[in-house]
Amino acid sequence: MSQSLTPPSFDTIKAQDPTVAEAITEEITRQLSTLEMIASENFASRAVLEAASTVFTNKYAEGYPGKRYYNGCEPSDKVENLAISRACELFGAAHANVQPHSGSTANQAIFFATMKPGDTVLSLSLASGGHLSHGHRVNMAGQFFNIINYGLNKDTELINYDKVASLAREHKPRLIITGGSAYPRLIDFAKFREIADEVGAVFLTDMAHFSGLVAGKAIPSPVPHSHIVSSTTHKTLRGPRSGIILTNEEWAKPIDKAVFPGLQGGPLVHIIAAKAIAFGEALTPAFQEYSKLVIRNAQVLGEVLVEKGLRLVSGGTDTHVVLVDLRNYKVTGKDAANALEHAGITVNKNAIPFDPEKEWITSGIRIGTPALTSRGMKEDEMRTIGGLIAEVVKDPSDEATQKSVRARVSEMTAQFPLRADEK
Ligand code: DSN
Repeated sequence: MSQSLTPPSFDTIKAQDPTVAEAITEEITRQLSTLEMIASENFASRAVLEAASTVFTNKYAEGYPGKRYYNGCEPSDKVENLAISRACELFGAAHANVQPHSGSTANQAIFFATMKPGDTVLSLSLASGGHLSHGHRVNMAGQFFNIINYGLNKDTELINYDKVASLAREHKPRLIITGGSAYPRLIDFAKFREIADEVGAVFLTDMAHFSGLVAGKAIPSPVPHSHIVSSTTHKTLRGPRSGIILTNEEWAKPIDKAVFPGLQGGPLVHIIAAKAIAFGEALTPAFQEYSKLVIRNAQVLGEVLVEKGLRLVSGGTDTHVVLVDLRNYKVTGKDAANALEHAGITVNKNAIPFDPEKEWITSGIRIGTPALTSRGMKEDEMRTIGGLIAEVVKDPSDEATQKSVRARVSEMTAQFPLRADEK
C-alpha cells in the first residue's frame, strides 16, 4: 500500500484505537482504489502530511511572528515567516496571512475587515458557479450583508461583465467578489478591477479552486488586479486543508487584525508548517508542469464527453474543472453522481447555470482532474475515463455496467500510486 497517505504515527493509532484506525484504513483504500474526480480534491505530498501531524499541533501561538501572546513561539515564528515569504514569492503578493483555517474563514475575515453588517456585496451566485461563503442565503454572509448577485450570460454561460458593471453602478457595493467553485473559464480580473475602481469598491478574488494553476503559471493571476485574494490551500495548490489571504500593502494590517484577534484564536501551526512545505513545492518547475497537465487533462476529458453526446457548460474549460450538463441523457446530477460512485468514480452533482432542477437534484456533475493528474494520469487515461463516465451515466439504473466499470477502475488505479512523484 502506498505510504503517501499514511501519517507517521499510523501504527500507533492501530495499536491504540482500532476503530479510528479502521476508518483511516478504509479511507486509504478508497483513495487508492477509486478515481477521485471531485474538482476541489487532491493528494498532498508525504512531506505535507508529515508536517500536518507534527508536535506543532501542541503549541499556542496567538498573534503573529515577533508579536505573540504566549511564550515559546520561536520555532512557530520561524515556520510562519517561512510560509509567509514563500506565499508572497509564489504569488507575487505584497503581504500574506497564512493563518486562516479554511477558505470560508478567510472570506469571513475579509468581510470583517472590509465591511460593517448591512453593507452591500456583489458576488457571483452559487447557481452560476459562485460559492456559499460569498453570500448565499443559508450562509452567515447572506444573513449579515446585503448580497447582490451577478450571473452569467445565458447564451455563452460566461460572466456577464456588462451586468456586473450595471449592478455595481446601481447598488454601489462595498465589496465585489469574483471566483467560485464551478466556473470553468478564465476570469477577466482587470475588468473587475476597473468596475470596482469606478464605484469605489474593494475587489476580492477568491481563487480557492484555481490557485494552484496560478502558482504553476498555467493561467493568469488575479493578484496584480485585486485588493485582496483569498484561497484554500488543498485544491489545485495541493497543500494541507486550509486557507490563506494575500493583500496589497493597504489591506495588510486590517486583514491581519481581522483574522486574529477578529475571528480566530490560536493558529494551527502544524498546518502552517504544512503550508510552508506546499508553497515550497509549488515554487518548483515540476509543479508548473503538473499545473499545465491538470488543464490539458480536463480539456481532453471534456472533449471525450462531448464526443459521447454530453454538453459542457460554456462549451469547455480553461481550468481543472468541467461542468457537464446531463440533460441530453435525460439524467439528473444526483443519479449520475450516485451511479458513478458505485462504479468507483467520485464526482459531485452540481447545478448548471439556469438549472431547472432543485439544488439537491441538479442537472449536472462537476468533474475535476487535479487529483488524477497527481497520480500521473495523462491524456490516454482521460480518454478511457471519459468513456467510462459516459457508459455509467447513460443509464444510472444499470447496475451491471456499474459493476463492470468498477472492475476496470480497479485495474486502472492499481497501476498508479497516489503520487506519481512519490513511488
Ligand atoms: N467544497 C468546495 C468545493 O468543492 O468546491 C468549496 O468549498
